[in-house]
Amino acid sequence: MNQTEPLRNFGDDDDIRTEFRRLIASLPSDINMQGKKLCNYQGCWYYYKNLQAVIDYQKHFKPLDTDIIVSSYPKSGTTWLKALTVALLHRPKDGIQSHPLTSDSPHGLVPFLEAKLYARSSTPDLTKLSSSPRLFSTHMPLHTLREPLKDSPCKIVYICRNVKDVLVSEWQFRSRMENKEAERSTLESIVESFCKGVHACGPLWDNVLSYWKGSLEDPKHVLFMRYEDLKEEPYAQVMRLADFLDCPFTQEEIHSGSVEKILGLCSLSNLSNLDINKTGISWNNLDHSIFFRKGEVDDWKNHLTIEMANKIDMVIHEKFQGSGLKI
Ligand code: PAP
Repeated sequence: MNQTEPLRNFGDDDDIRTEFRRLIASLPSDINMQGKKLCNYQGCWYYYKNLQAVIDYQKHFKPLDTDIIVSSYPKSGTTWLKALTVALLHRPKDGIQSHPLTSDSPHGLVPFLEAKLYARSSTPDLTKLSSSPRLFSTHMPLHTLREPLKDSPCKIVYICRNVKDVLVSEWQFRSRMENKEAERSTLESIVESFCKGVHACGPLWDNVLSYWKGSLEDPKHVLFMRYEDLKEEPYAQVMRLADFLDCPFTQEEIHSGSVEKILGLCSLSNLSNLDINKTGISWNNLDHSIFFRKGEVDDWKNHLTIEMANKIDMVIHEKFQGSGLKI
């Protein structure tokens, strides 16, 4: 780490404002495995531009009581949870032709606070959002997210996933993004970075634990979900999510198969086959299709060596022990 440089060379981050350059220069810094600069704010590592957006969010965001925020560590099931949230609030009727999920990707419908809204403007016009209630998403840890929320009763839903599957998913995602074969050396450095805790949005354990503790302390406003539970008992988990979001299923909906319809609409096979997700491109120039791959539990067994798995397990054991969380 280098904390001595007064003002750093910001390279690609030309649109960082002067006041932020000064702040960033005062924070711990490091470089990730692709040589991109990171700095640490409130215990979490950010690319400079995202940090500027995080701080703008903390300064300017005015919550509404009805806001819903979908939160996650990347590659933990964000896209799926966004789709389920949209589908719960806009219950699909018989035909889905006019459903919002057919006209935009889950990421378009539930925009990221720090990677999209506040990255484009320090004071984005949130009255232009199409959803009601407003839906947002984030990869920030809970303590950072909560700063401007104060006593707001808005709802925060978090999804976590088996760490080894998260790392493999990230590896595959990165390769697809760069349009090349997934290389072993990249997987090795992703595992290395995870163990060190120095990577964008990391350390992973701090992200997960912030929401785990928040959900125990304030279960009315913070819901903690797991990707594996959604796979194993999707019906019960969607009912749980609906109850938490104060939009429970009526008996009539249950009898008419509304839960199954939502699960079908949001299934990986259905979403990935919608035209909008097959051909669409996101605000940051990524193909929507890149967010859909296998969606399997324990895919890590096909890719990680025993040594890599053991190394990750040791870190997980150390970081999560005593928390009561089995991950
Ligand atoms: P993000 O945090 O960058 O938005 P995120 O959606 O969390 O990404 O992660 C993508 C993973 O979720 C992929 O997992 P895989 O690489 O192990 O396959 C993707 O396949 C999976 N995924 C996306 N949509 C769904 C879905 N509807 N159901 C189940 N899994 C899904």
